[in-house]
Amino acid sequence: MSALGTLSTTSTSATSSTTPPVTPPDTLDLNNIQGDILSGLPKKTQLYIFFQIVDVTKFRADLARFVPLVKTVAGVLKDRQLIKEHKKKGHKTLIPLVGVNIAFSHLGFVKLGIDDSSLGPATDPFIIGQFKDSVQNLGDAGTQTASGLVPNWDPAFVQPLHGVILISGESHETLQKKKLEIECIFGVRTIQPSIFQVTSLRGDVRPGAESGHEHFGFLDGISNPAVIGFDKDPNPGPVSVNPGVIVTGYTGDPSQATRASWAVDGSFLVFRYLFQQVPEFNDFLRKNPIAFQDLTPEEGSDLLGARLVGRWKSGAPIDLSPFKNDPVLAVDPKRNNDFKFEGEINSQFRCPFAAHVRKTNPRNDLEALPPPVGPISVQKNRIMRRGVQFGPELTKEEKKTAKTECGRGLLFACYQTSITNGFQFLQKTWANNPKFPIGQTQPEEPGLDPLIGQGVRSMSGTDPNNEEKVISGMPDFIIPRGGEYFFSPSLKGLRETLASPPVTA
Ligand code: N7H
Repeated sequence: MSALGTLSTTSTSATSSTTPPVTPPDTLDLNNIQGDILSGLPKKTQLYIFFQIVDVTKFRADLARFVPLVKTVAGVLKDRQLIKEHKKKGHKTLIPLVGVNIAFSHLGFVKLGIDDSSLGPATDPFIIGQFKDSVQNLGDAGTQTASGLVPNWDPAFVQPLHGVILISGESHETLQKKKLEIECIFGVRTIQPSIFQVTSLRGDVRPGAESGHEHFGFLDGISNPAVIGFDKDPNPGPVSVNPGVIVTGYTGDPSQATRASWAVDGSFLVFRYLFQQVPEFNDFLRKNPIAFQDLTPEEGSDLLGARLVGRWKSGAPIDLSPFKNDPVLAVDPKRNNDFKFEGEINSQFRCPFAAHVRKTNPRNDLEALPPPVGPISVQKNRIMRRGVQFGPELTKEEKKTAKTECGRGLLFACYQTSITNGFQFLQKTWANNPKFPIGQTQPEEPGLDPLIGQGVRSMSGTDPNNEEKVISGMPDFIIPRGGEYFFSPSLKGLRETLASPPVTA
């Protein structure tokens, strides 16, 4: 029961009798919200350019010229329509399309002299920054130094970052062209630049049949929250969230009443540089096949993988298809997210409690809890994920030795209006907490999220023959190597508060 002690017990649930009366949805200003937040910039490839502001006055003037490049949600919707029409005409080629967004860290606002107190109190993760939060709350491994515990991160992310520019597109050429244009705006490589590029990272959708699959091989990007007032016809699945869970200033934003006007129509962007130990993950599955019914060892390894994630590599949820992959279910958007771990509150026969998708979206595990503890809505804890893979495919050598030689992983990104309720909560209170989700009567602890959990890595429930059996000493499959918390302002905020007004003659 202790894990639930950290959760609010007062929120309402879609499944509870306390569901509030229906009110008309907020009208979202799609021309004012940056495109990645609600609709995801279309991408085959994406650049993240992390920068420091070195000349504030020039930066503010340069930003005024940069803002017209920023793609809004309305802009992305147009692009998606173009892609649809292009495909409908039978074209196999990709249309050259580019999407640019920008976001700032707390240090960036400080550097610009902008009061960002309406984004959060001094204790908010956004204000503290991810460097400190990583060892204090996220569980990232660190090293004790004279100045305290510091995370074992890539040196680029140990430096202060003021902001990040995102460029998405269909090809490296398109990205490179846009990058050069942006570098010219900010005077990069001139004698008077306004920004210094600390580092830039490129992510790429994986090739061929692996497109859409992350490096362990699982289809990703299936379950993101449907947003009331934006997603008009959501697919069956978890209840839609209030717009203010993702976009500041709307119903559901916990700080709706106190946001400064420039901070409305924005969202917090959490970026994490996550390395994946793919050969080691594959080796672990190979060496620990689940002996169940008449499965071959290879099928037993696939089942173990599916039980660590909560979905088969195809994307089919194991809650609906527990012991056999179902490729038809996997690609059916009307069914592949329509499950709740219903009837399994005390059981991990079909899906382990610690499986990645159950840890990060426990659905009915909390919503169906009886009073006085439940029901607990997970609405306020949903995040909008926008990641992209980085690094090469496995080499022959890596397959042979089962040892990672080349860095690869996920440029993890997600949006929310509260990092405390969103990303940080998922990582700290759910993924890293061996007792979560609990509140049931089963004797075994769920253990850590086997993918992203940081700490003593063990979990129960991988073996449907013996749900109490614990796998311990699991190797690290995902290693955090950097990141930062950013805020992605509205177009109006960028134009009127961050940029300097255009000089009139
Ligand atoms: Fe996860 N993976 O490939 O195994 N994730 N994730 N994630 N994740 C999901 O439903 C993965 C990470 C969430 O609503 C799927 O779209 C990898 C972090 C949430 O059912 C797969 C990494 C956090 C969901 C993966 C990684 C989350 C989710 C299933 C890092 C937050 C939706 C596909 C390298 C702290 C849950 C899908 C729901 C799904 C993988 C990171 C959160 C396959 C490889 C850091 C909320």
